Amino acid sequence: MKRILIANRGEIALRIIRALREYGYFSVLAYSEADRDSLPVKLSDAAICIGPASARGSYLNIPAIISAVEITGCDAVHPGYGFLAESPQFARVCMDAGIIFIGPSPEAMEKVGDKSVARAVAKNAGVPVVPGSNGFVSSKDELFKLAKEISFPLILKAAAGGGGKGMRIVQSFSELENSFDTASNEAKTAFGNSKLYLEKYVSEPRHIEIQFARDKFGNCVSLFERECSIQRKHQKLLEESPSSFVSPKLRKELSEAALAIANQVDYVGIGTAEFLVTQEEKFYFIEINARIQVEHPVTEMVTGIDLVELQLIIAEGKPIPFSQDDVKITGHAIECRINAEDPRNNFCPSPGKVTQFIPPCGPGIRCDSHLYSGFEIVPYYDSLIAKVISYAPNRERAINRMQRALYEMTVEGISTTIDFHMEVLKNAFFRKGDYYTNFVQRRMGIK
Ligand code: MV4
Repeated sequence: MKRILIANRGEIALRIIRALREYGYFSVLAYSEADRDSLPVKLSDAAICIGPASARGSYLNIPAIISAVEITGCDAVHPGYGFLAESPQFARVCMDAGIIFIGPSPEAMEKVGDKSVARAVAKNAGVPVVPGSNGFVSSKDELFKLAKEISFPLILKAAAGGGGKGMRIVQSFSELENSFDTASNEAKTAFGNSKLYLEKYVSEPRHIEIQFARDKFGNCVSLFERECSIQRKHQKLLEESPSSFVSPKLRKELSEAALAIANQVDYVGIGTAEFLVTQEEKFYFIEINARIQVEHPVTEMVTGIDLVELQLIIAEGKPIPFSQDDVKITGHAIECRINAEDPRNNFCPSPGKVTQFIPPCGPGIRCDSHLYSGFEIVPYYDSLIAKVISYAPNRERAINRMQRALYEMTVEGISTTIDFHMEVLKNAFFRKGDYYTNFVQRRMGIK
């Protein structure tokens, strides 16, 4: 690989451009008309417009992206996260055109992309899954039969979903049929696939994920956990590593479970296995994310491993250049996702011109952001504007360091979630590490 096209935008496009420059690759950014004045356009080696502002016409437009690869003479595509990152169709089109897709094979993505299939794969690999349906629920008869067996509360999930979209918690038989119909219609509209699967609902779990990597020789490593329980409406707000809840024994068990699933689907690339962990330290696999994730920097800080570099190494067909024994967690890292949203107005998006941007820096602070003073935040995409990552020898110092960084950070001209994060960091339950997926609702009094 020499020339790599980035089919993405914002902070992750910039993150990939930075890696490509450091590791000696030529970067080509594919951008939409709305992103013409963006920092990734300025900092890439070359840039090519692929279509209008609407994602359909640009960042999701497979023919336009393939044409851009061919026009610019690229040999590989990095999809970032979101958009086409987990599309087996896109990966297959790339493969057929002789373009390297920096991610897992279409076959592996197909298996883990259907969450009901991923459950079956995990079960086959001997990994605990939440009691539920085998594959998708094929009829109302089966739905009622399963509900009786598993007992309430239950959760219906879209097989093609993930990240919380198209989910329904069901408390009783009286709601069951209605919830099924609504959820399957929602799934059909959102994913073009109405299939649902059923699970026992686990109350107040922690949401813990394992970062793993596997190469084409079958070498695989766990880069350990990220704690992702601080979220609102399935949008993660803050992530950290290590989790104060995960013992060395649980870390080893979660890691072995993640690698067993990766082996089972012959996964080549980096990925994440998500688990629900109960207060009693029981864990259940829920899904695989077949991409570089937004929260990857916390793992990079505590392991010292560059995950984009690792993606490039694996995509080149080279072996992972270290072994499991070389992977050690040192210190503690926290990431705050800063959005252009108004927390006082139900986190409503707040696009507009950034009149002044002063990123936080100083010891132990990393800021991944595509903002600059004078930049216009457009309303067409995700509202993530910056990720602030603090790194320190222990959790308390990482929290204090994050407070210092957010105090320094200035974003003028729009509303942001900086002050909201300041409140989270002050919260006594958060500071004790005493939190679950209901933290924002329960401890911050937010819907
Ligand atoms: C669950 C669950 C409880 N039980 N599955 C949310 C994100 C997606 N990846 C999976 N999610 C969940 N799956 C079972 N069997 C709880 C969540 C969950 C959640 C569910 C409803 C409302 C808010 C939530 C916040 C975090 C996790």
